[in-house]
Amino acid sequence: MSLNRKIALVTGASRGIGAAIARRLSADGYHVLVNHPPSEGTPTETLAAVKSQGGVAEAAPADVGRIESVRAMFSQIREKYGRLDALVNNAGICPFLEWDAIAESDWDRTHAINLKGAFFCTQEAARIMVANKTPGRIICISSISALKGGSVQAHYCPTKGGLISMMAAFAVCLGPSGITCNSILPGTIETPMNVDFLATAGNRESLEKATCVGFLGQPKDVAGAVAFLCQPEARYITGASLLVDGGEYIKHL
Ligand code: NAD
Ligand code: RM4
Repeated sequence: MSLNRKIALVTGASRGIGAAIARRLSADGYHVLVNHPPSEGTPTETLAAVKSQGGVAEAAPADVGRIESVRAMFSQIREKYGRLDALVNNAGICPFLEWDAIAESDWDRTHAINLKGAFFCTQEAARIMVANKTPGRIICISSISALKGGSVQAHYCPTKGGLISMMAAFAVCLGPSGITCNSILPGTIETPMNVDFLATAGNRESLEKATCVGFLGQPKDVAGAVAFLCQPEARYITGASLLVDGGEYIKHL
């Protein structure tokens, strides 16, 4: 236990972008709570990676798509640590589906995890931060897909757009308490989420070509942006949307 360290909760941190954020925040001195869905079991890889770099991390099981599960995780955080300094709403799913194959259950589950879960984690985290007068940091991992359409993402894109407007609203609500609320919009980052999609003929090449830099991002590229927003120097950045996309959004010719 390291109660003198700042505490950061990263949702969906068993792999991919969340795991990189957990490692990076631990390198910056945070005691990191590694959220994962209980159905997946302990996130041993992330915990071992943090430990191997001399950091401190603990598992924080909860299905963020279920409010009672989110509330149970936050009561544990209150009881065990009594503080929270940073929340990164990273957990997300993107089942690639054609528009006419999207069932109500696909829409509901995608919104429950990506957007509703982020809302209730933010509400719970903000309650702890406000009560403790912590100059906290709340960050949502949105996506370039909030701004651009995806042919197999008609149910997913609106969840990412929702995160941006939700962070803007919370920035207004929580600014007077010294808490900043921002969105990060990754472009294409190589993770288990898109491994099959990128392996499909032509997809990788066309996505690489769509960037200014000519290559796809890695989870550490997003983690670096999160770490920056968590610095005390970032206290005047709130309600912002930061693209981490190799210039894909602005590229024209
Ligand atoms: P990933 O599939 O590798 O990881 C997703 C993580 O979310 C996993 O750790 C998983 O366990 C967790 N998760 C899923 N359902 C959960 C639940 N109900 N409760 C708690 N955790 C849950 O995907 P990734 O690419 O690392 O994605 C992380 C975030 O980044 C997502 O929100 C995704 O939408 C966003 N994003 C990814 C990309 C990309 O190109 N990979 C681009 C833009 C945005
Ligand atoms: C993202 C974005 C990426 C895609 C992932 C799965 O939000 O659309 O291009 O790789 O979703």
